[in-house]
Amino acid sequence: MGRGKTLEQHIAVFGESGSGKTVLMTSWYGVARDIQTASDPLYKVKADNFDLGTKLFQSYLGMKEDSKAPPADRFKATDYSFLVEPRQADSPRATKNREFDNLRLVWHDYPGEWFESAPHTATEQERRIETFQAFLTSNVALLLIDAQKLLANAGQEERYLKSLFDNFERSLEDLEAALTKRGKLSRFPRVWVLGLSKADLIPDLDVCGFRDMLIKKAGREISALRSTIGRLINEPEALAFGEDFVLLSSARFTADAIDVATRKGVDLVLPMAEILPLTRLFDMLRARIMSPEMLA
Ligand SMILES: Nc1nc2c(ncn2[C@@H]2O[C@H](COP(=O)(O)OP(=O)(O)O)[C@@H](O)[C@H]2O)c(=O)[nH]1
Ligand SMILES: [Mg+2]
Repeated sequence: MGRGKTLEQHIAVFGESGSGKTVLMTSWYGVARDIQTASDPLYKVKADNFDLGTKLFQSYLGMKEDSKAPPADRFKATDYSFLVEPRQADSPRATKNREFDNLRLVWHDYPGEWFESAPHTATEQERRIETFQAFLTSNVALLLIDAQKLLANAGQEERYLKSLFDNFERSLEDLEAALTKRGKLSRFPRVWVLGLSKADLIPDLDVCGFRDMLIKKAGREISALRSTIGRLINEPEALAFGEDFVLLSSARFTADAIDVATRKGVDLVLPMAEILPLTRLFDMLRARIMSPEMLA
């Protein structure tokens, strides 16, 4: 256990199977653990479940030392919880003024195949609903768009993008009645970041180019998905879907090597989970304070 007060933040990572979710978490955790034995980093990370932490670190070492990607079915769990302990501040006053001493980051890893197929049995449907409910208590959601699939559809990226957003919308619609059985949801990720996974495969695409491609080629599907999500929740005006974008590369993958030292965006996961929900809340409160009704 860490010392003092702990802020718990949840991040839900959505993406089709093969889109890079497991490798992203492995890279995030592995590098954080790796450097903390060698240096004095800004923060230290520990998996709450010791066995899971060991397996994750083994997977990371497999990538780093043997250039082996983590096997697809290695981790059956969907929730991974980590304690993030920042380095002690130099001045006791800074420590005293901190609202929180530690952060617990919980990753919810959405089983990718749920995007692609409907549940086969009532039990499976039930499990999906339960898992989804846990997902939807997250503070931030990250929806992965796979650079490899964009490349495979070069020139016709809309084919992949439309089907990705449509499938996701459909899986939400399938669960809509069950999710809102007891009324619209109040706890829900307010910030949905669209992330380009495997960004190393398209080195010339910057984050503005990525955003523009999404809006140009799948703007309609993104709006439809935003409305569907809006129907599930209270205060849909506080939803930011598709307003934040990030490029992610968990390592550089070449034909015969995986270079974990060359990454992009992975270090943004923590601040994304920690800061974005707060800035969104701040914007919402500010908009309320400035609204005509409040000023009248
Ligand atoms: N080029 C590149 N390939 C990646 C990256 N992350 C994952 N991959 C590839 O995508 C495969 C599937 O990734 P994985 O994380 O298992 O996908 P998941 O099903 O979403 O968990 C890996 O085995 C790698 O070959 C990345 O950052 N860059
Ligand atoms: Mg996976």
